[in-house]
Amino acid sequence: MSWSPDKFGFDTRAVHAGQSPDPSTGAVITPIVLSTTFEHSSPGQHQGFDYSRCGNPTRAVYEECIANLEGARFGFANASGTVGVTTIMHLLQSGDHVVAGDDMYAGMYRLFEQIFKKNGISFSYVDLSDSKLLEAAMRPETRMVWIETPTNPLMKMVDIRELADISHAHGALLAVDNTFMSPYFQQPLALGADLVMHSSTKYINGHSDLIGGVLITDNEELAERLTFLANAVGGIQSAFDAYLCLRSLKTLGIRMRAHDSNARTLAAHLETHPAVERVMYPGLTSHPQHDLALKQMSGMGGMISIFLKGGLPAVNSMLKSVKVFTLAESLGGVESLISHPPTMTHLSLPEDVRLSLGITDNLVRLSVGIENVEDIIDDLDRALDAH
Ligand code: P1T
Repeated sequence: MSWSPDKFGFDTRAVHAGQSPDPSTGAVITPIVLSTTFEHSSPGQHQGFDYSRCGNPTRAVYEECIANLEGARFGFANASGTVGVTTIMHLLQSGDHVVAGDDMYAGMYRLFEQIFKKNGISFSYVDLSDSKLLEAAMRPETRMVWIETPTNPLMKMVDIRELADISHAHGALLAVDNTFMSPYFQQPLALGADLVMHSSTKYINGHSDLIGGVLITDNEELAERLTFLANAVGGIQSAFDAYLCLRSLKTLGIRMRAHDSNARTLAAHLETHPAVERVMYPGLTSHPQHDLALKQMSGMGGMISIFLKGGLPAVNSMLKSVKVFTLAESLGGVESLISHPPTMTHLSLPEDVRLSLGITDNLVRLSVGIENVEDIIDDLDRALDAH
């Protein structure tokens, strides 16, 4: 059965793509195949799987489903988002240059600066919310452009189509970290990107009970190289975690609609709150790139960043007072999380880099869950009034 995007809607494909009842038992739900290894009837002859690092039946079903949801044919499930990016960077070699967005999850900056720079790959960090700056940053040896959109934590966006055109004109690949939007709200491959990456730890799995990553492409040559790297680098996802992600995909659409609806209501409320200096949410008309959000995203997602009046003391008293929100790193789960990027997710950034980007001490990041929106709003109102 082909669950083609031309014929079936997102929610139908999220429930069914890649899946059919198990031929040996009739089980409707994809079994978790934990076997490390698979029988050969004679050397080299087997039923499609020989060793679970190279391929695993449960992982393969999940990879087909998530690729389908991004409108593509090839998916590669990783043990974490970080090892997914590590695998992508192994497409490059010493002497190559990467242009990356300046605002991104700090773990990627650490990976690029402290691991891949040592391997002879160079990186430029550019504010790509202005596409013209990409043109200026491209060098003859630029092989890849790496972006998050919206960015973590400042919620800046880049024009994927414009950046794809510029990257391709210079012979470089465009890779997009689509973690914040999920394929439900943003499909970078349809806008010209070559490769999509997710930290599936976040919205894809959505229940904050695993660490995972996934890479997706519709480019056959790239898929062949990623197949090699998945096996050679070995950063693959376990069958059990692939099963959890496959199960979670079934509710991705309804979860994203709930995150989006709650976040829109909360962002509008926070914008009127006297303790809040500024709200960064793509769905607000006050967001400097609201028009771009409307153009390339079909929803606004569940992530909000706010700058508080009253600096660090106000932040600390808010963070201590929340009850529905939990003070914790990560995002994209059904439960609301609150975090302080300067001292948590973005602590590994050098302070001068962090401050020059605008990640100031009064920044608070909200991952808005799917609880009742009245409870979410009351919780933050109480916490903001606490000092
Ligand atoms: O944690 P891991 O699955 O390895 O994914 C790393 C990663 C990649 N890309 C984005 C946009 C991310 O936000 C992350 C991880 N981020 C957090 C843990 C966080 O709280 O922001």
